[in-house]
Amino acid sequence: MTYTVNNKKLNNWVGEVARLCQPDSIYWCDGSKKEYDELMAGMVASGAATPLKQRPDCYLFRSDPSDVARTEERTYIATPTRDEAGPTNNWIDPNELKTTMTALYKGCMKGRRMYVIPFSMGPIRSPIAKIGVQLTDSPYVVCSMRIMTRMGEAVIGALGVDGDFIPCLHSVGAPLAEGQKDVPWPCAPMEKKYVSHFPQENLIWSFGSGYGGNALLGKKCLALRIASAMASREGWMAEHMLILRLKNPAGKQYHIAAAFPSACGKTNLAMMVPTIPGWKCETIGEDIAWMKIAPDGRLHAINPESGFFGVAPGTSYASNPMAMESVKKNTIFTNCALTDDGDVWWEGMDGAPPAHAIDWKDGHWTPANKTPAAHPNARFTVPASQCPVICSDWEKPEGVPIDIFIFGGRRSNVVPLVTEAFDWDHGVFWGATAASETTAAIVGEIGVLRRDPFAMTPFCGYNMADYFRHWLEMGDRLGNKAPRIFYVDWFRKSPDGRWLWPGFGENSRVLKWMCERVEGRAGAKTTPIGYLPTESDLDLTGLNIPEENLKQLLEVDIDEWRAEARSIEEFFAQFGARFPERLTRQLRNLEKRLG
Ligand code: SAT
Ligand code: MN
Repeated sequence: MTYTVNNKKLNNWVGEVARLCQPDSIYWCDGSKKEYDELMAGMVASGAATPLKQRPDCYLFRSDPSDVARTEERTYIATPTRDEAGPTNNWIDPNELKTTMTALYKGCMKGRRMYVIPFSMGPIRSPIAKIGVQLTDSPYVVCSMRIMTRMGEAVIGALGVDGDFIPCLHSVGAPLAEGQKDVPWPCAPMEKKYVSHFPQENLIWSFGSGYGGNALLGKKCLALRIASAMASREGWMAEHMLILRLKNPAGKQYHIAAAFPSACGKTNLAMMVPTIPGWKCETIGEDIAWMKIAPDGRLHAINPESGFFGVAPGTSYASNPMAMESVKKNTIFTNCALTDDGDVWWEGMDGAPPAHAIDWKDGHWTPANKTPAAHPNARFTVPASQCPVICSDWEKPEGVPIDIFIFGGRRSNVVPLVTEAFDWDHGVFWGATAASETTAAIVGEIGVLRRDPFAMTPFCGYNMADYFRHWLEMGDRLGNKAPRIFYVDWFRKSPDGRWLWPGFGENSRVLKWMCERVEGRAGAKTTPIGYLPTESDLDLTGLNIPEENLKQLLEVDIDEWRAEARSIEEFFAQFGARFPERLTRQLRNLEKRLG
């Protein structure tokens, strides 16, 4: 160890875990580039990582084929009673879960080194930031955490002698016997994987997976599940939202926070290049927002992370040029394909596919192959500071004031391009009823519609009905300083399966309308589901799309919406007595307006 730690809680805990997991050695991370380089060199030597000749300081990892995405069915919220976790979370009694997992952890780090990773979610010493310490036996996790969080010695300084932290225990769950050779991506079989949260104790235990959301415990586990439970107790918000700053040609700034489920374009929207002349977008975050009511009475947001963990397939100079520029150096790629000249490749990248590549399963691949070269949930992990449009205020400790909230998902039908809520409660109703067709970001069937309120279904660390109530109460506290709420769907399709809206940079047209609504300048028509722009309310200059598309994008089909209301009613029913009456009223009002 190169530094001294005199935080008693930390030293005790590290000792306790070491006795349980029995690693060969313990290593305290200092967070330096030298340390990162040495760990990477070790992983290159062992065959776990491949350096990329075409990109300086970039490495490719291939996961075990069973460990490619978050495993929601193995993710648990262990509250004292089942009711506190609510119907949308998997629940196990905390004592029972600890007994099961303690047995798994026993000796699980044999033959491996245990790394101690002190990290801060949010700028170190920011009043909104929280400190966590992750123990892990995966050097891939250490290197990824160095990109995704502020980690190392500086955090130990901020923690001090008696500072508190959130303990995050992680093991890949693959001990090595004496002389046993390691595999490139160690992990445990599905039935032994656990991603467990104990919100009453602010404690995280993860076992058996090396994949991002299951293993980088600062991200979904701490910054969303544990933080959302803390936020409801303490009166702030931890949300699955990107944060961006939009500037109009006069230089006026608008801050937008938007919630979409995983792999629905948050990263693309956060870095978009507006197609409307004079408008500019700057990135603050692409996945998580922590928000507090500031002394000015407005909601201020910070991005607790310091890196981007984005989906690679589909990312191109056409869809997200700023991401493409960001990943030119210092990037970890996972489950992308490797080209013969030593670069990464994935489906949807610009240009023709390579004539030959090594696919994510380490097999030979040519364009004639039926299977994709990159896994559909292949990822890049990159420092946020490398994004060419990162906002100069992205690390401001007090955050930026939010003007607009956007909810949405992937819906090929029913939902119009954009709708503005009538008021806060109506906006919360939109958030609570958000639905999306599933993607490869989670293990399971793709393309099935599921309700994903506030894009938080997999990330809410307590009863979702209480979470809805928390949103309603935040609105009461914010009053007329509350952000305006909109609902979007970039993913509408025609009956024959074509995209109706071009998306990406063209989404700036929709964002511009929102900003002008905030200013009271843009028009809208009142419909049963909210305020919608007419064609002439949107700036469509220079956009060449068929008249028929616009008509479909901006219309409300009453019959489809009556069916939607019935499906919402069924969805709400599962929450029982805890469900806020104010949202039931919203549903009744919608039904009335639909007639
Ligand atoms: O895989 S992660 O959970 O880290 C990313 C995501 O699914 O949003
Ligand atoms: Mn996410």
